[in-house]
Amino acid sequence: MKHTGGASDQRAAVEVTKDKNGIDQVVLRNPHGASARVSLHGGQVLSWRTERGEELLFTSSKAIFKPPAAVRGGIPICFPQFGNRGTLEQHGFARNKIWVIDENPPPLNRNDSNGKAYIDLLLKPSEEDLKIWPHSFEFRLRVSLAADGNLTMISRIRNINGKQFSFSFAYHTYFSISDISEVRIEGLETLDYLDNLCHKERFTEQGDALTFESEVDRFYLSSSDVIAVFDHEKKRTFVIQKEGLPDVVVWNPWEKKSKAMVDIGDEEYKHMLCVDGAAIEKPITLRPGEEWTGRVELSVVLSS
Ligand code: TA6
Repeated sequence: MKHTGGASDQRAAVEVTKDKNGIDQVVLRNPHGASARVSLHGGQVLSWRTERGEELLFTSSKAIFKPPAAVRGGIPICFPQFGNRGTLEQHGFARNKIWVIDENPPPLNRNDSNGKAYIDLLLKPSEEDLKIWPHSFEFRLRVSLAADGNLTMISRIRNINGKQFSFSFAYHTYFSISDISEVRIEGLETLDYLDNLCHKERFTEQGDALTFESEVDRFYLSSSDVIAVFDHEKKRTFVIQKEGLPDVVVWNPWEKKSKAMVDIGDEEYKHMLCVDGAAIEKPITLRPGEEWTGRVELSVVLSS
């Protein structure tokens, strides 16, 4: 077992393997048997499992695991844009690039390492990339799995003394759910949102939990930093704790759009829900030398 990332608790483990396309994947294991799998294709978390081996993230049975396509599922990193404006591809290029393992990252604070299995990944623009998006950045991503099974992702994006630039960002998180009719989201009540199904028109959410009866594609704005996704059937709740990510994307393609997408099964919309920590409404602007940090911690708790 090659030990590459951090695992200050010796029983926590970090292992580098290869996928069927020969692309490195990093498996993080905690002492109780929980695990997470991160691909260097896109810096994308592809799996997050409980200590009982239960998969918590959705991956489509028709996902395409070959660059430059982004794998349909897990947690794609959307940078330097969320959405499809201008010359950049939909949701930016970061999720379609091959990242490298960062052997010598600038230190994070202790509680981001102690007792955790973690890996540090790095994305820097190639000469090609700079032609498309002419900004010199360094994007450092730490993915960690704690002894309690929580999954944390910390993105540090720095302007490497180029000219000022702005970006939008999302951890495009596909949660695995029992059935979309059994799920509700709490923490978005009374917020304004932009509705992608109505030309990004602005609406205000009502005062009760969000449930699902049809396609939803919304950016909730300036939310609190804790969002809960209740799965009544599985009697479990996903808790999203975020920092530096004021907005929340909520997306379910429903039946018609799923049938139109090649990399998702016609009925699979029933078993996935995207709830993304994001910074969209107010893009992040970095002056030369400045760094932004966006952090999300995912946990799952049993609920009645
Ligand atoms: O708001 C979420 C969204 O932008 C949807 O419109 C849908 O396009 C989804 O992201 C998935 O995007 P992708 O590029 O991964 O197919």
